[in-house]
Amino acid sequence: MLIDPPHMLTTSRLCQVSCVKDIENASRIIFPGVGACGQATEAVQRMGYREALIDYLKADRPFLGICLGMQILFDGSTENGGVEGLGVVPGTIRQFDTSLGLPVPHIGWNNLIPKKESPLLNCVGDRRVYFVHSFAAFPDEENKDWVLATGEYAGEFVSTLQKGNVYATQWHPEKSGAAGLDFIHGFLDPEWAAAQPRLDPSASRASNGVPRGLAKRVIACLDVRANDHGDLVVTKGDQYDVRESADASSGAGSSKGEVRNLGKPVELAGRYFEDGADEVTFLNITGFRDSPVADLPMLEVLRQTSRGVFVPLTVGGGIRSFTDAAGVHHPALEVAGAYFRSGADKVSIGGDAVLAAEAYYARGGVPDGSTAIEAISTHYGAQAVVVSIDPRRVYVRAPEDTEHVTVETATPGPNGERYCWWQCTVRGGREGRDVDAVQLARCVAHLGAGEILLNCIDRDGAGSGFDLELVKAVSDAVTIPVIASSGAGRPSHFSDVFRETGAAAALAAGIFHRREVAIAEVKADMARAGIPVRQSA
Ligand code: 1PR
Repeated sequence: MLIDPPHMLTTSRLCQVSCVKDIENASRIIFPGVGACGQATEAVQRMGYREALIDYLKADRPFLGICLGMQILFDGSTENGGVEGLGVVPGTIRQFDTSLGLPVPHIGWNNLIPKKESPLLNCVGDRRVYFVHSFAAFPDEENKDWVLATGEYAGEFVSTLQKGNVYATQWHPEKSGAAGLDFIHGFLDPEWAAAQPRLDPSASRASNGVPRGLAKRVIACLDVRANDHGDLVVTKGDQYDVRESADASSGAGSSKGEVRNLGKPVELAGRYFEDGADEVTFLNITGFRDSPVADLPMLEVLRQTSRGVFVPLTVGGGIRSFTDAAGVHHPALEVAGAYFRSGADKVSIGGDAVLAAEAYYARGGVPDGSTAIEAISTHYGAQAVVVSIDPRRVYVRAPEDTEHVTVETATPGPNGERYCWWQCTVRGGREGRDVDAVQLARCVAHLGAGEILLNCIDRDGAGSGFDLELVKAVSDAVTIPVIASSGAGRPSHFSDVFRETGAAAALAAGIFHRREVAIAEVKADMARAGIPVRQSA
């Protein structure tokens, strides 16, 4: 990306680099990147940009690398079997150590730990910023001239680089709310940055009793579908039933009423961004029926939302390979690519993951490279692939009564059964399959998913709290982050799920749509409970 003149992003002449001359003529370059390092270095090489970029950087011209745009500056990375970087910053990018028990990828809002004074760090102040990565650079003697700030996750890693006019961030300024926008503003307008109040490093360590470090995330979810009049609406079900009960007095003669309409997707997403949601998720809940690439309304929803919402966006529903009416085959990678280009940061795979898990276990637990999860994860990185699970509780008298992973439950079944397991479903909960939630989670983590969105049909819309037994069983079984979903009814339900399980994030829909609970109330409750939480935008 090339910007001229250096000014606010919105008012700048901003063009995409399309040839080496663009790099030579740029007055500023922003190199954003997300995905797998091998793909990025291969693309830079193939397009002939490598030498021009090295010359640009060595001439100390203004540059901002983001995520992969930072990693590519190093000597190399161990990702994708080992790739060579631009060799501008000493060191090798390595994966976080998964044996330390923290979920990898490192996803979410974390603090910067300043190592030097910098006007650009002053622009961020003490606000948390958004990270999403499995690989990182680590500070050492060789690269210490470059390290402007580190972060803390299973030890210290490099979060921000700066030397002269060259800046780079492992975090995503474009997804870090107001803090990130201020950082970009400062990069584009150094005079404005210089006028920002100095960050006092000791003040930045004061936490008022709320732990620093990676915050537990609060996610707003919008279930989207067309209503009976063809309008795309945010809806919300009770145990996945999104229709109002039939109005007997209408004499309609139907057992089902209208699809519940709780608002417009882009408007609601904007409201949740302003209210402090850490992420926004769209689920196209009829995606299993329709042809996803032809689903232009969802692509447009993402395009419009990403213009004004500067936190990560996930989209789910219909992420799978399919053959269109003209007989043309569209691989899942193409479907996902259309969503990423429209502004999604992650795609969420539902039914297709269950079918992939069945085939995986039938092969004896061996990946064969054929699944959407593997294709998207290899191309865009594990952090871009969420698997959404729609499980339903099944009670049994004893663990021997089933081959599935059971837990002893505190809420016995209708006939006093003391054990249960969670059956995965497809087609919006309509069809149960012979895979349980723990099996599915283990399988998709092995195939390369970066995160699990763990719904619960029994709790959906109930407001009685998350199914803590389910969330604990799944988050204990995998090392990738788990998002607890379904059942939030009051702020303390979020604190409960973070205190009692390994969930990295918690998602809610109904209570936010109906304005019964504000996101700020949820976060205030978490802060009171001593749970790390991002409170300032
Ligand atoms: O199978 O890849 O096409 O994906 C379909 C996606 O649509 C899946 O992620 C699946 O969870 C979702 N989905 C399908 N049908 C429904 C439905 O409601 N009829 N929604 C549905 C799932 C669950 C959550 C909900 C939480 C929180 N909804 O998204 O937002 O339960 O609700 P609450 O806080 O009000 O309790 P594919």
